Amino acid sequence: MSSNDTIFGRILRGEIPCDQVYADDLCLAFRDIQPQAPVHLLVIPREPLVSLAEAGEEHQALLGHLLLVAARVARQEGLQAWRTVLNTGAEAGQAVFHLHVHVIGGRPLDWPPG
Ligand code: DGP
Repeated sequence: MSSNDTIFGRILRGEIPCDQVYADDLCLAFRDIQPQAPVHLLVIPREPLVSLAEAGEEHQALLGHLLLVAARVARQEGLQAWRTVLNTGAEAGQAVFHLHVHVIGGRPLDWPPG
């Protein structure tokens, strides 16, 4: 299954704009359009991967890279504490079926999440 046809695919292809905070050969990071906190970023792979459920051994390095970039952009935003979230599947809150790491911070965050 491909995730080329999602809104994030369109952002990656430059068809719609985003507020970009970081980019490299493997991924792109930008501000979430519906922020849930003062800082809310999304880190997405350029590769059209639907979710963590579709990831395999071949994605091991990519997934590690996405987490390191998540920490990098969190620090870049001046955060000392933040939450990284990967919603996997509609029932878990995934609305865009192109894997993305949420980076959320800038306010106290409750646990457990809803
Ligand atoms: P999720 O529910 O985990 O699939 O998160 C999808 C997030 O994507 C949600 O927080 C809103 C955000 N989002 C949806 N469409 C756009 C868009 O066009 N631009 C940006 N920057 N974010 C978007």
